[in-house]
Amino acid sequence: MKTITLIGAPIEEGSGRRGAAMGPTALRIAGIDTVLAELGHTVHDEGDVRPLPARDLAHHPQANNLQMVGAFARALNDAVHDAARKGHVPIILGGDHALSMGSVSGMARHADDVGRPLFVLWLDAHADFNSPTTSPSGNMHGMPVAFFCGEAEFAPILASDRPLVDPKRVYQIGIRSVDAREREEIAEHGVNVYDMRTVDEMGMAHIMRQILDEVRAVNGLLHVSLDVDFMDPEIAPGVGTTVPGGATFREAHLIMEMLCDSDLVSSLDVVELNPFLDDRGKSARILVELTASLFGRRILDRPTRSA
Ligand code: HAR
Ligand code: MN
Ligand code: MN
Ligand code: MN
Repeated sequence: MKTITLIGAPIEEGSGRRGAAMGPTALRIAGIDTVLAELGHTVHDEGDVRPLPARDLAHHPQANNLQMVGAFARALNDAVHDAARKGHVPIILGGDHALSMGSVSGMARHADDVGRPLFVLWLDAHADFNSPTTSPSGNMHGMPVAFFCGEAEFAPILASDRPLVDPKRVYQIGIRSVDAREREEIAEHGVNVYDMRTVDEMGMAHIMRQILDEVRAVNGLLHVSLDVDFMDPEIAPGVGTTVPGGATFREAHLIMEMLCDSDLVSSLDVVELNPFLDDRGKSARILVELTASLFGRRILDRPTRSA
């Protein structure tokens, strides 16, 4: 059994619209803490992080709300690092995806402390590999992967002593909306992208076995970042950037079960939930279901075969 720290990150300034700041509350109302406690884990809910003032960050015309994004990134970097150092599994309740600048930085520091490589599993419709110059929108929730992969452009605007994540240790699944410049960037940096076509052709189980084998082979830590729009909008409508053709509930569920069996997951982001756009809590409930599966809920007990 694990000790889990829930950390709310009510940020919506990284996205182009309001509502994601209500995400942590919706996930709590959907019972994320009780579901994990019922599985036998010890759960600490730290409440919501307080963004530290980031007045030193200058206004940037192509990085919207940089001060607030930077403030959350710094606060989460510390909160996530502290939780991991205590041996807890941090679960970050979002909030838009810009929060992963902080959560992944915090886990990268922890991985450095313990001398293990950090891997990131990015479940998303989007590659989130823009930088201020490549972004068509300036919205920073489209930039976290470029940030923690060390894209040089971030250094002067969001300086940090963060260790970076090797882009070759980043796996993205479910991708189906990539901007023109982003496409070049992910190829150049060597991010492992399993786009939707690949999911259809290879199947989720095969993809997951490949990824988990690579993480296990070098005793890595695995940070999972789950964006609501990874799933098809039919099953998870509560997100501002829906893209048709997403993962089914069964595919998402299978990922969670395989992650659970692997016991490699060190930390989790649950991001982009916009309760204002949701259909009677449907998306919040699915996220809680998936989190439960990742932490041990299963349909039947069965001997785990690693075929
Ligand atoms: N690629 C677009 C942009 O950068 C949209 C990014 C949307 N990102 C998220 N998170 N919703 O994945 O503006
Ligand atoms: Mn995203
Ligand atoms: Mn997305
Ligand atoms: Mn680049």
